[in-house]
Amino acid sequence: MFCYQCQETNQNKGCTKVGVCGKTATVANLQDMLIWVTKGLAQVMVEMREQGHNVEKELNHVISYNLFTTITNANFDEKAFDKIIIDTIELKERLLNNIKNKENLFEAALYNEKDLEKIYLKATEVGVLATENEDIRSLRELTVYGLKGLSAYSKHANALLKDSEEVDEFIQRALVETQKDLSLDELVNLVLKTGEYGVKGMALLDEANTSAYGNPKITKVNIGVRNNPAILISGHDLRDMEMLLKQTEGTGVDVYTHSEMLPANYYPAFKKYSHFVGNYGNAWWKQREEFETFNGPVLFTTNCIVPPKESYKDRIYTTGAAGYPGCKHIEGKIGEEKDFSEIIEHAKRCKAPIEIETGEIVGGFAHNQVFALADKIVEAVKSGAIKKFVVMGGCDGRHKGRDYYTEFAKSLPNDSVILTAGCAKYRYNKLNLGDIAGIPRVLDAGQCNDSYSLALIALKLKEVFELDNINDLPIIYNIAWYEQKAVIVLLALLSLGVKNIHLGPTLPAFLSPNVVDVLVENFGIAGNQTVEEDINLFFGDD
Ligand code: FSO
Ligand code: SF4
Repeated sequence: MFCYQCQETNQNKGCTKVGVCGKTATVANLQDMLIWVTKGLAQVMVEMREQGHNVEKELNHVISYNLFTTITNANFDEKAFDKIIIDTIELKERLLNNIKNKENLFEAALYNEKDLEKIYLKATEVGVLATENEDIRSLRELTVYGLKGLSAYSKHANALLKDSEEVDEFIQRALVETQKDLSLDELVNLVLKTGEYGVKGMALLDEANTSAYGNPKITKVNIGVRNNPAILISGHDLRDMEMLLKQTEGTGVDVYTHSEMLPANYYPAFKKYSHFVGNYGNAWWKQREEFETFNGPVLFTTNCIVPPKESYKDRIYTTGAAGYPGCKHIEGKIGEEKDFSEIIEHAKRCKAPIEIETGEIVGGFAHNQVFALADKIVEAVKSGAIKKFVVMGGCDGRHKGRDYYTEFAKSLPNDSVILTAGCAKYRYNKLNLGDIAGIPRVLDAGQCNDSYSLALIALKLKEVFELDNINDLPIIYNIAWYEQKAVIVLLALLSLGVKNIHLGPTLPAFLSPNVVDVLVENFGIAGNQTVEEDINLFFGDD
């Protein structure tokens, strides 16, 4: 195996024996294989369109689902990958019948093996290291990781019956491009194009979420517990959240959000459920302690799964692209009502959660809510009460070095406001950093995909202050990354022209030194230094 797609990759170089995330070498190889056959399927679909065939949206969903399953911490289930790979090869074979001229097709498109033993062998040849030149490899992988993130977001929108043919077509074309002999310049352009479509994908999901569940509102979220048995729901899929809330209503079972599902508390449509108690625990990596004390079943709708302890493994359920061997997977296609009754019955047999925290956290500052406060915010900027905004969104992770973000947040001058989204916020969202003229100093827009809101807020401020350039705003970007959704968020920001983004806690291992140079020269991307040095760098002149 060779995998370097996430921030926690071994020694910031690559996982080669087993994943730091817990992924086995077999699963890593199967994920490489799945990406490869999916690139083949994508090429068949691109060719079909070019030859005038209709490509149904269900086929687009296969591509985004396949990519999604390979995201860090989403799916650890070898058997699930065996099946997805075979299904993909069979589907591809059927579609190939539509194509008259097969001359342009790459090996991945023509590959039709169904024998698992042979597939396992092939899997060891088609991974990341199959591209020898490290710069080409770096840009190809940067593109593929961005596409994985984009696919995750687009799949969540699809679950709410929103599709963008444009985004899906791009994902497929880009997958084909990563198999061609492109020059470095062409690959850099592909990376930036991926960012452009990242914005479109996040806009699609924002539209899907807000049209289904309303615009997030300022909300105080309870982090304590009640005395009923309960289900904890993790991941990012709001449609699953809705189904779980409906099905648990009146059963005596409470529902709590975990990690990236916290923002579900901000949506008007979910506030009406009296058994929706609040949020339990912190960012994904603390789950091994927190699931123990939660006592009830946990439903993973997406990543981030940490390999569970035996003590609570029987309480873990997965659905959608998530999976873990030995844990029950709840099926359900787009548009279908999933059946969560087994989890609900399981919850009834469990004790109520043990309280690990008390109090409230405040969130719900997606674009609509922030625009509603625009006058107040503009006034605070004009009067000098707010001097700077600090975008600190992204992901959290287990590395000790991530204490940096807590210390950085604490060290910020009192006249600065943090804009955040994603699970990175757990490093500072319980610090009680106070408010400025009634505006909280941590404005949480929501999940990592709601970074889209942060971009809209920046564009709105640019308009209000009549600036020509988004980089003239008093906004600092100090972003934490972990997995591939953060990659699409980063590429999206670059495509919007945002410069001087600081990215930590370490720069991605998949960026070769030359690619880092390109990003530094053209976009001013930088890594982190110490908290003191960075505070000086950002605020030294103030
Ligand atoms: Fe976090 Fe995990 Fe949302 Fe990621 S829970 S790390 S970027 O999946 O997707 O922020
Ligand atoms: Fe290693 Fe991250 Fe890949 Fe897991 S996802 S194998 S931790 S690089």
